[in-house]
Amino acid sequence: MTHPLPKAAPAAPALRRTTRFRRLLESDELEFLLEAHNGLSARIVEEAGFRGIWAGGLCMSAQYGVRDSNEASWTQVLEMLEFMADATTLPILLDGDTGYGNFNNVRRLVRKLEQRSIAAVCIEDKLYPKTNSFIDGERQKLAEIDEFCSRIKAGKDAQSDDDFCIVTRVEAFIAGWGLGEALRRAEAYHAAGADAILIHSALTQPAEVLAFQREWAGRCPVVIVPTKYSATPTEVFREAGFSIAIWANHLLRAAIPAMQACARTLAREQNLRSIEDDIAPVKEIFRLQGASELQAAEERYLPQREAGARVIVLAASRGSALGELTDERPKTMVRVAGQPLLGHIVAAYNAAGIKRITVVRGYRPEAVNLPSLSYIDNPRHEQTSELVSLGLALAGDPDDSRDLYVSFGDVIFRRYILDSLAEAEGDFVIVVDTNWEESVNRGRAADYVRCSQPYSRRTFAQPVWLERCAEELPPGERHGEWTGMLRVAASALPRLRGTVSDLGSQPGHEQAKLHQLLTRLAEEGEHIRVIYTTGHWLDVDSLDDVVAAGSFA
Ligand code: SPV
Ligand code: MG
Repeated sequence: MTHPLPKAAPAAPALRRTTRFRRLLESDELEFLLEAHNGLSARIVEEAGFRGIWAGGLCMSAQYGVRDSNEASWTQVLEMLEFMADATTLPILLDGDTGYGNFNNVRRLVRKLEQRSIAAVCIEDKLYPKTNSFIDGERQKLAEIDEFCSRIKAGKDAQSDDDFCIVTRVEAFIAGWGLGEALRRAEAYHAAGADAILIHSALTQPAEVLAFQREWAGRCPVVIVPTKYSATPTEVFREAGFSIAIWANHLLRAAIPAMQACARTLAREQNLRSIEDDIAPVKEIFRLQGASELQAAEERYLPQREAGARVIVLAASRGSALGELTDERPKTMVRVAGQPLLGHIVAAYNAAGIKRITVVRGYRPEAVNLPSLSYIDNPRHEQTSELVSLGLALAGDPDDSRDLYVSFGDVIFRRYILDSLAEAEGDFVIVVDTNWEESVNRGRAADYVRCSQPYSRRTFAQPVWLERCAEELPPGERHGEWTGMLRVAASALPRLRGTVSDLGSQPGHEQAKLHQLLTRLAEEGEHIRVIYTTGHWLDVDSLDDVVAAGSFA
């Protein structure tokens, strides 16, 4: 649709639509208008290369589902015209029926049309309410010539743009009068100020309009609507010197059989496959609506949101310590409090607005099947460990434009832990539990950390950095236990990739774990920010943990 971009280079000032329409009318060539009945069809007319639009009463009333007998009010017509004018740059000639009343209605109509960028109006010499010329044409009553001329004069006096055109439609042939009456009327309308005559005929041959055109002898431009004499070669109109031929109803008539066939097929077949190949893709609707312009505008006007982070969940291992609970599924799919551990993890990220989650599967991959996640498989999960899985996930998604969160498929956590990870500044941020003794007391493996300073009230104000992370760390050096939660800023992802691949090329790398990666990053001089917490997360390693997870979740 017409969406001028403010930053576009200034184009040569376009001629007004009124001026362009007047030029079509007055050009020596035969010009064409095609019917449109709403914004979408107007857009289609313009894209096809037409230089003007006929906003026809028949098709506009039909698209409202009413008859061409002034059943739609003139303001309803006006409202649709506004959409059409917005949807195109083309001049629009409104089929204004009789002008919807007397001279007074016509002058108000003209003012309203100018306000809505409509280039011209055609009024016909019948009485309000009119009906379509092809329905009992002979019974239609014509207006008194003087009275109709008053409509023309009032309309011309009302226009403020000199190029606004009033086309007057002579219905003498339709109503069964002859050439003499047609000419008498045309002459009077021309004298009253009409810019052009539309001579209408319901015959299947162009005899009437050609006879008129000969006698009229170019006193002003003549417009025709060859709906009934459709077999006539266009060359005949061109040679006769008509100004404009209006294809008055053909887009609507093209759409009707297409819609009927689609509706019947769907009613019969009850499936979409039967029609999908025959209809426009949804993206064609978006294109015609100008959706891409809105997207560009959003980028220009809306505050830029962060690209949205992504998550890698490492969930390849079976977790055989859980016994038969993992016969059929890996630990991450063991259910606690109504859903698998993975479901709790996904819910926490989703609640923080993070939707793009990749899960690395290994054991029983088919059982890891929650919707709306991406999956990467580590087929060598029995011989390999966390670093290999992370490497596979990184290799599977080269997008380094968003922050990355790394989680373990068996670690569940309260939402606020994620928030504190998200809020902390730094290229690398980890969450560390100060209560490391608990894991010692329960005799389980843990990733202990040594930091730049132990937790104290001062760490609230001063950043704390990771120095070392290991399962074997002398108790005197332990400041906490890593929860397994890591955030890497988008800008640091290339460095993370580099270190992962360096470590991955060293002997024994297949068994390497993420605590080794963290230590290596720290040794390389990366600042790994530590956020201290106490509790509110759970690493599910044993059957006891499964029970505990039930009340935790
Ligand atoms: C229209 O398209 O509404 C017209 C032309 O007025 S006709 O239907 O031929 O009368
Ligand atoms: Mg009409």
